[in-house]
Amino acid sequence: MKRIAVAGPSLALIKYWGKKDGGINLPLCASVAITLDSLQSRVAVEDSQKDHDSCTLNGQDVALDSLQGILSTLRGQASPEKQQQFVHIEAENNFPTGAGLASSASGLAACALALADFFGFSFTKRQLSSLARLGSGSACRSIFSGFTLWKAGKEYAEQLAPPTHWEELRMIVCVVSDKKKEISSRLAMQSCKEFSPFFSQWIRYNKTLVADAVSAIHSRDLEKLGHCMQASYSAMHATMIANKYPIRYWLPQSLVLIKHAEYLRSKNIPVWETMDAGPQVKYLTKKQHVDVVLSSIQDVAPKTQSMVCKISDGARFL
Ligand code: 2P0
Repeated sequence: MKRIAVAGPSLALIKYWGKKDGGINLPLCASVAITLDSLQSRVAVEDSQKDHDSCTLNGQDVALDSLQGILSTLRGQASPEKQQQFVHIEAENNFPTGAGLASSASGLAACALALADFFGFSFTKRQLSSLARLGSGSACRSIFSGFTLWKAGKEYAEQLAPPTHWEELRMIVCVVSDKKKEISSRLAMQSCKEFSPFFSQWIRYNKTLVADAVSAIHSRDLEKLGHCMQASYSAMHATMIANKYPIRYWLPQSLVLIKHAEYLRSKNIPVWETMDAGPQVKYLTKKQHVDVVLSSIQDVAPKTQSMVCKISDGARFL
């Protein structure tokens, strides 16, 4: 029987950037995120006809690297009969993969859900979150719908509020380049931990932003949330740029879009930008401003492909 699970990316408002030594993907700093709709990973899992596990991503064979932690954990707890079974995984993303759009969060969250079911488990969301984290840290947030919090050092994320809490919120994802990034988030955050003179300040500073971001979400205060979000991505990128081996994900078009958000705010249109480990710029705004923001993006950056996302459900079966 084929099991099909889907999940949306977890877009961090306050960023996860740095891991504790020892565990698997345990964060040094807390992160706050929203789970997005429109962008989606779809994962189908079934018995393999081969004598080994296999995986395709967007139709191409891929190594099982980031799935090994999830697979070995599930096999370790599964029935003897299930332990012998090999699995074939087909993953597809309807958006660019590995380009700073959190495809590992959505992909590994959908994989964790489908694979847990394949191996005969009926896990709680917290258990699924912990399992997904073994594949990719941010995937532990994509298990949940709405607004999420992943505390420093924790094995799982939690839901802060459901999507209905703030329905008018929108994230406009502006794709500056759909090329796969040259350095993965995993390597980049490890390099910053070892070689950035700002890394310890980054961890301390990010801590101060979390409580304010959570309170802004609870009170639905876009301006306060926007300030925290801007501070978090700016400090994360400052840590990368100051690294002994500088990591520069920004492209000229990224800066055009950052300056454009500044301009829109000067015209009293509430738009706050963020960036992740890639050149894409994401605008946080409200539903009633989406049309004007989209047409203004076409004026300043006509080649930009923009996708409007609502806050979504978490990982689920189709
Ligand atoms: C985040 N990012 O909070 C941060 C902000 C990118 C920038 O989580 O090594 O793919 O698999 O735990 O989760 C991207 O890193 O890294 C990420 P691993 P992951 O969304």
